[in-house]
Amino acid sequence: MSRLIIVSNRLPVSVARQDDTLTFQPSAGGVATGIGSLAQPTERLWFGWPGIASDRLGSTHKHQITEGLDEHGCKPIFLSSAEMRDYYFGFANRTIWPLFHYFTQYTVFNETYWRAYRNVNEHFCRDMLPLLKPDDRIWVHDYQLMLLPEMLRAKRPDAEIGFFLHIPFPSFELLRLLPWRRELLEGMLGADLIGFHEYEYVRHFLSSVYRISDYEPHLSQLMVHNRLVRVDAFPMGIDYQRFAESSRKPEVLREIDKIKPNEGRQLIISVDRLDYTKGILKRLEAYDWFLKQYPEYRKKVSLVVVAVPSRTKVDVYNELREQIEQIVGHINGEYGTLNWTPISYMYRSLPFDRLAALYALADVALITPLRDGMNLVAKEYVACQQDKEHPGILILSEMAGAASELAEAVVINPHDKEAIAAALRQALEMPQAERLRRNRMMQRRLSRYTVARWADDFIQTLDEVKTKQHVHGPAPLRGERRQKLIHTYQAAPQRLMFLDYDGTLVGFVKQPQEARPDAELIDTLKTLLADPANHIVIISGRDRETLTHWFGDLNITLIAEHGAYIRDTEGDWVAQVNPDNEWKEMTRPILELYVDRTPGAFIEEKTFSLVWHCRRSEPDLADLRAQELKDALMGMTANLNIGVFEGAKIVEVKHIGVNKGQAVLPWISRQQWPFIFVAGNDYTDEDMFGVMPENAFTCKIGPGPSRAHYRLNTVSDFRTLLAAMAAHCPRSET
Ligand code: GDG
Repeated sequence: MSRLIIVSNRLPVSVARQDDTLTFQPSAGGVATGIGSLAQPTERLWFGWPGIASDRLGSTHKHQITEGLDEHGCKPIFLSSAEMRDYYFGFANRTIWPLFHYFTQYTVFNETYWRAYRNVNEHFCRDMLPLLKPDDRIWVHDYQLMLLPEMLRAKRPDAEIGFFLHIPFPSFELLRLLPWRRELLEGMLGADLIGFHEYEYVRHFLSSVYRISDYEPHLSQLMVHNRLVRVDAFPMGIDYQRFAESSRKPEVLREIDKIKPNEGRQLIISVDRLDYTKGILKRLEAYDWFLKQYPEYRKKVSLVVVAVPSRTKVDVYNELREQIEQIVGHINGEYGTLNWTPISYMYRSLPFDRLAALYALADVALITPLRDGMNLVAKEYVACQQDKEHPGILILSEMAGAASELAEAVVINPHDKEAIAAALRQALEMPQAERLRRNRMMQRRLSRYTVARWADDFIQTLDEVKTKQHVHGPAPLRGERRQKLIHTYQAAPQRLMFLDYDGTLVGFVKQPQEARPDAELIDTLKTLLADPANHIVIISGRDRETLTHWFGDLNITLIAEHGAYIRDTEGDWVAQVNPDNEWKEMTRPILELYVDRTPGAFIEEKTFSLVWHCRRSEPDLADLRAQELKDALMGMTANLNIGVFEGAKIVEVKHIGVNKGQAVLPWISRQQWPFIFVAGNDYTDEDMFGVMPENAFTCKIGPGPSRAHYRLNTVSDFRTLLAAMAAHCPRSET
């Protein structure tokens, strides 16, 4: 049975120390409950911070904590106060949290925080590795550990890793502000499945990946090196039964008796962590407005505000607390009487039974976050409206992830105090039949997609992605396959190699002319060429001048413009087809029109082709224009001897008789080669892969479907392989 490894910043067990005694208190958070009731019983292990800074613990205490947590299936990651200060209170809560909730004014960009964040993610990775088994499933949680999936992947390439983000994923316009945006995306993409609460966040994530990283998503999937990665929405649910049945518990009934308001007075509740994202200030302003606009409700309603202390080491949280307390004081002072207090305010966490009693009693829950990944309080409140003839009404912000599932709530814009005041009135006056209808619909949904279903759904999808990866595309060229290649290479008396240039021997750059070969590459090629058994062909879409300039001094065969021209080791360039380029003058104006309409686009002219490049353009616009251009060209070229091809960020119009497959045919039909190696990265190389004999080692560099047998993830992996081949060559005398 494979184990489930959960990783989160905090463990689901709090460790407390009084004098010299340690106590372990399991906390029934949502995730722990979900995992606890997975359909498939699974052995689980949970990694996280135990809640006490390591510099405040001696080795005996650490040992005791490790042993005590072991009984709860937990492994502590000991973090010092300095690590917590810079990683948790710093980067996680002063950078990611505000930015991802659209509070740019609170976002701090600090290199020290970033370094600490990276180091702590590495710390988690380091501590986990020795305890991992090959068939473990790993599920990493939340914004504190966004780099961890990639770090684990680097050490365990075949691991099954899922990542779930509990907070919103912001739009690209927000994410792009972050100097470390690429690193965060790459970190998450180390996972096989990336989950969010809402489809909106999936969309934002994919759009950022498309714009910031080099991967191109198709629907909700993308290839990261040779790995299929899926991105999807899994709206987290609650332990529905626990809340629905809570008001029958004697402890909860006792609480209800204690806090029941006076006869006839309606109760409104507001429950959140004290956080600026929750919109508590705006909510209080709206309540003030409500009492002002509708004086008939004074003394008829009471608002209970529960603000749970949170992140008190971050300044803005303390400032917010002061502001909240001021406005509570103002409202109570303004409207309160000797026997009516408009707001009962509590700055503390309530025990579960009291919270459940409040949920059950309240006529209205006023939940108005300015941004919220999901908001479980809203769901818990609805679940608690059971066995009531007159169930309570949820007023919910449209900015909470939960709003898309709880459409029968009274949904408001949290910045609109008039709308909130009107919603309060609507909720307080809502007829019984309407209340029952709304609640039943929401309860039915919540009771189906519970937190257990959520966890199950995520894990099952993760398994599916993993299965799909194994039947997807060329096999990774590593381990035994790589050894076989090197062995065949060594043993062969004659070797033929076709090497594409851009994206294969060198990486992509924004300006094509900047991709000249570096000294290391030239050196490797020289070493390979010094072995008389090697026949090397560089086959590229580049023009003759560029290839001559870069490789003219080497004893190498060059093929330019996808096979239009060939230059043998000694000799001149020979054209392979008759140039008949009248079509260029017909198509050029269209290409030019699409350059003018697409900022960043440009045309490259080759002897047998015209290429429209859009690598530097805004990606959505580039995609749209590429399609339009292709359609326009197709109509025009239907009766000519030319074809229109779409590649990676290009549209190419070219002579039909010219392709890399045609170009390499003479070599492979002339003689039998004991070793053939072909490497390329894009659609033009597929023509070569397609004509190769079965014994050839065909290798695709980078992601995407291919006819090649093998795959290497990056240019750098490919260059390492070439260097390994070169290591078996006699050095040139020069
Ligand atoms: C993050 C995301 C996302 C609250 N007061 C008391 C108390 N609570 C419990 C509630 C609820 C939980 O805390 C709060 O969860 P939320 O979802 O409302 O909000 P965050 O803490 O911000 O959680 C959020 C969530 O992660 C899950 O993915 O929904 O968007 O920000 O379960 O019951 N519990 C007790 N006393 C209290 O006074 N015992």
